[in-house]
Amino acid sequence: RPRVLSGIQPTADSFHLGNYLGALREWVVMQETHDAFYCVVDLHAITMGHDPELLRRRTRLSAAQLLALGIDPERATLFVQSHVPEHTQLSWVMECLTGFGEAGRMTQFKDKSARQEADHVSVGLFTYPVLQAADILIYQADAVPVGEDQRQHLELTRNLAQRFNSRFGETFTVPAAHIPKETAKIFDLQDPTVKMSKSVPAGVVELLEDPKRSVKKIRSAVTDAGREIQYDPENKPGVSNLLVIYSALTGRSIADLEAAYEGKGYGDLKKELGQTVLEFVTPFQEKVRGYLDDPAELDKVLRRGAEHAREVAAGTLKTVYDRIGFLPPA
Ligand code: AQP
Repeated sequence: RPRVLSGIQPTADSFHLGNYLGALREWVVMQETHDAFYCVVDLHAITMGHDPELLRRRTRLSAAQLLALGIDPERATLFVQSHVPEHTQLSWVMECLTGFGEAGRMTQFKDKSARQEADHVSVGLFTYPVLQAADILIYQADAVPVGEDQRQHLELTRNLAQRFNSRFGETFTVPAAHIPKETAKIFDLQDPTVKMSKSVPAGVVELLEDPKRSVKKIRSAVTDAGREIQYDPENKPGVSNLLVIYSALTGRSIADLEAAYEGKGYGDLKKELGQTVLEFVTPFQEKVRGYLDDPAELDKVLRRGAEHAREVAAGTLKTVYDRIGFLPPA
C-alpha cells in the first residue's frame, strides 16, 4: 500500500472547519487505502511561544479529536511528533541541505513573522518547513493530505528529497501533495478573502465550541451584494464559501444546492447550513468527551503509535546517516 503522512498542530483548543474540510477528512478516507501515519506535531507548536500546561492539554485534545473524527488506531499509526526523536534528527540533516534564501521565501514564515515583533521571531519558525519535510520524508510518504496553504512547504519537501537523492544516492520517496479540489481553502466567515485560521478568530467555526455559537457565526457570516445563491468565488466569495462548506458536509453537489436554493435568500442557506454544522459537531463533541474521560487509554494509543512510527523512522535515519558518511557508533 502507498504510504501517507500528515500532521496537525496542537496550537488551539479546537480544530476548525478549515482543518477538517481541508485535511482531516482526507486523513480518515486515506487510512482505508494507504499505510497511514498521522501525528500531532507538538514540536511545531512551540515555534511561536506557548504555555507548557496548555500544550500538554491540547496535545491530548488533538489526539481525542482525531479519534472522534474517525482516525482508527487499528488502521492508522497515530502518534505525537516529539515521541519520535528521529524527526528532529533528520531535520538537522535537511537544514544543512536547505538554502537560507530558499527558507526565507516561504510565505507562511513571511506572514507569521510579520505578525510578530522582530525580536520574538524564532529561528524555529524559520526552520519550521524543514522540520515538516523531515516529518514526511522519514516515513518515505508517497502522499501528504493538506490544505492549499501547505502547497509551498510540500514543494520544498520534494526539492529536499530530490536534492538528497541526487547528492547521496536514491534514498527518499518524493512525496506528492494531496490537496482536495473543492475544499482546499476554506475562507473566514467574516472575511471570505482570507483563509479560515485560528490566528484570526472572528470568522472561525471551531469544532469544539458551543454549537449555538457556530450557528450564530454562520448566521452573521459576511455575504455578498445581490440575492442569488450562486457559486462565484470571484464576485461572491462569501456565499461561495458557504456553498463549499455546505456541499462538503452534506455530500450534495454545488450545482444541486444552487438549484435547490433558487428563489430563496441567504438567510435560508445560513439557517440550513447552521443546522447541518450543529448535527455534525454534536455527536463529534460527545465522542471527544468520551476519549478525554480516559486519558490513560488515550496515552496508550499514542504510545503504541509512537512505537510503530519509531521502527519505520529509525530505519530511514540509519540509511540517511550511512549515506551522508556519519561513522556508526561502535
Ligand atoms: N482554512 C483552511 N482551509 C483548508 N485547509 C486548512 N488547513 C488549515 N486551515 C485551512 C489545513 O489544516 C491542516 C492542519 O493545519 P495546521 O496544523 O498547520 O493548522 P494551522 O495551520 O495551525 O491552522 P490555522 O488555523 O491555519 O493556523 P495558522 O493561523 O497558525 O496558520 C493543514 O493541512 C492545513 O493545510
